[in-house]
Amino acid sequence: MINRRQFLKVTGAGAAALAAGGIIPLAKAAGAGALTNPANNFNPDLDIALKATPAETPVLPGNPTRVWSYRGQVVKGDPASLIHLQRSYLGPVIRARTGQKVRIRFTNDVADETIVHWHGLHVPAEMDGHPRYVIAPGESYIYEFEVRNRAGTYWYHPHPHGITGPQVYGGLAGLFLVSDDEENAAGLPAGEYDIPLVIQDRAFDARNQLVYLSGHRMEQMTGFLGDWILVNGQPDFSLPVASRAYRLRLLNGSNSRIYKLAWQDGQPLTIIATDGGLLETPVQRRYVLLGPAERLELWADFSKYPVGSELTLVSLPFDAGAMGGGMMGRGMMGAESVLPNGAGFSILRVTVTRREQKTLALPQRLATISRYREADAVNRKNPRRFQLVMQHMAWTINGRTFRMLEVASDEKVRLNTLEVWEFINQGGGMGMMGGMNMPHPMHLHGMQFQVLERQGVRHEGYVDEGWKDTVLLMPGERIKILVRFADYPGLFLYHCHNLEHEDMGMMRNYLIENPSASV
Ligand SMILES: [Cu+2]
Repeated sequence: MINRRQFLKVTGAGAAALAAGGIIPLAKAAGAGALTNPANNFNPDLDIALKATPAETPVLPGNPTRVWSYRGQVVKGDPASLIHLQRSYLGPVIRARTGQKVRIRFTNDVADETIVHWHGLHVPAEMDGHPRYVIAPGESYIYEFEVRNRAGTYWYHPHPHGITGPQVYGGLAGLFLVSDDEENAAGLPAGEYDIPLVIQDRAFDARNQLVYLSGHRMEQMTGFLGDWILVNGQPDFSLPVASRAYRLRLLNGSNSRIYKLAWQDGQPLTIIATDGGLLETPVQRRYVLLGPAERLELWADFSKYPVGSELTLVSLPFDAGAMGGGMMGRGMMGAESVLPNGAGFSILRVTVTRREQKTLALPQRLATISRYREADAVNRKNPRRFQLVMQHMAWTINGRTFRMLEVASDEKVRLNTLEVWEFINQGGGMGMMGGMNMPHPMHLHGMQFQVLERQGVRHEGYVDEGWKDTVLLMPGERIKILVRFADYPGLFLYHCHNLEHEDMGMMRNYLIENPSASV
C-alpha cells in the first residue's frame, strides 16, 4: 500500500485531536478493557475468530496483489455462518439470524492500528467500532452483541480515525447478512440463487499492486477513484445464471465512487430491499444512484431469456458536481487520468447458462415496516440541521471536523426519543472554494432510520422507501430523516462515507444520553 504511513502523519489522528477541548469524560477507552470483557454470562450462539491480516490474492492476470484481508473461523455455532468468497480479498460473509448472540474475537495482524465497525447493525456503543477503541498490531478486541436488526444486507469494515480509507481500500471489508422469519415467509430466492455482489473500484501499478492516493490534498478532497471496477474482488465479473429468479445483494463498497445502476437493455430495476432490509413492496426504477456504503437488493428474473443470453449491469453517466471527479480530480491538479465519478461503464455481465423449468413469482408483499411519524418527533418544530460545507480546504459538518471524544451541545440526544435530522448539501462555507459542493453519502452509526423528505432532487434514482443507515446527498439536495435513538446510550458517530472525506474529519460524534440513569 502506498502512502499509508504518510497518511497517518498528515492527518495526525488520535493524540492531537484528543488533547483538544470539549471532551466528554469517559473512562480510558481502549481495546485492553474489552479484552477481558467476557467476565459475564454471555453465551454466544455464534462465536467467531476474525483477524485482519496481510495476504496475497489474484486479481489481474500475472502477479498476485498484496492486500489486507479479514479471515475468520467459526469457534462455536453453525459452520455455514462463515462463507469465504473464492479468489477474493473480501472478508468472509458472516450469516446470522435475528435474536442470535454473536461473539467475534477480533485480532489485529496488520501493521496499523485498526478496529471493526458493524455497518448498519444496532449494537451498544462499545461494540460499534468507534475509533476510540482502536487496537494496536497484535492486540485483540472482543465483540459481543445480540443481533437485533431485521433481515438484511449489512457489512463490516475498519474504522480507525484518519486511515479508514486506505484500510478499506487495501481489502478490509466483508458482508454481514442477517435473516429472520419474516424474510423466510416472503419466499425469496435462497441458497445459490441469493448472490452477494460487492462493487469497488481500484487502481493498479504495472506490477498489479494497489495504488492509493498520491498524497495531493485535491485528490483527498474529491475522494479516491480507481479505473478498475471490481465485483467481489474480481475484474470483468461474470455471473452464470439459470433461467429463473435471483436475489442480487449489491453493496457499494467503494471509497468514494457512486454508481448509477441500470440494466443495459433498458428494463427497469426491481428493488426489494435497501440498507436495513426488505421493503414493504417491490419498487421499480429505471436507474438507482448507489452511494458508498449503501446497499440495494434486486429481484432479477432471467426466466424469459434463452440460454446463451447476456445481460449487463451498468453504471450510467451522471453529473457528479463540481468536485465529483471531473476537472478537479484530474487535469487541473495534474493527477493521473482516472475514470471520473459520473463516467459510464459496465459493472458486471450476467450469462444465462442453463434452463430451469421453475421460477419464483415476485411477491407483491415483502415485509412490514412500521412508519415513524413526524408528529412524534421531539424536535418536529426545530429539526437538527447539519450543513455539509467546505471550509479552509476541508469538508466539514456545520463547520466542524472530528475530534475523538468531542460532542457539541447540539449533538446530544435523549435515549428512546424520535428526532428529525436534516442534512443540507447546498454549498456555503468559507475560504478558498467555499462555495463548492459535491456528493456526500451520510451515515449514522447505531441506528436504522427513515427518510422523511428530500428537496432539490433533479433525478429519480433514489429508493427512500425502506430502512436506511446511509443516504446519498447530491449537490443541491437536502434531506430530512426520522431516527429513534433506541436501546443503547453512549457515543456514536455520524459522518460522510466518502472515506477520504471521513478521514479528513467529515465526521462527528453524537451522544445518546440516558436521563434516567444515575451518574
Ligand atoms: Cu463527503
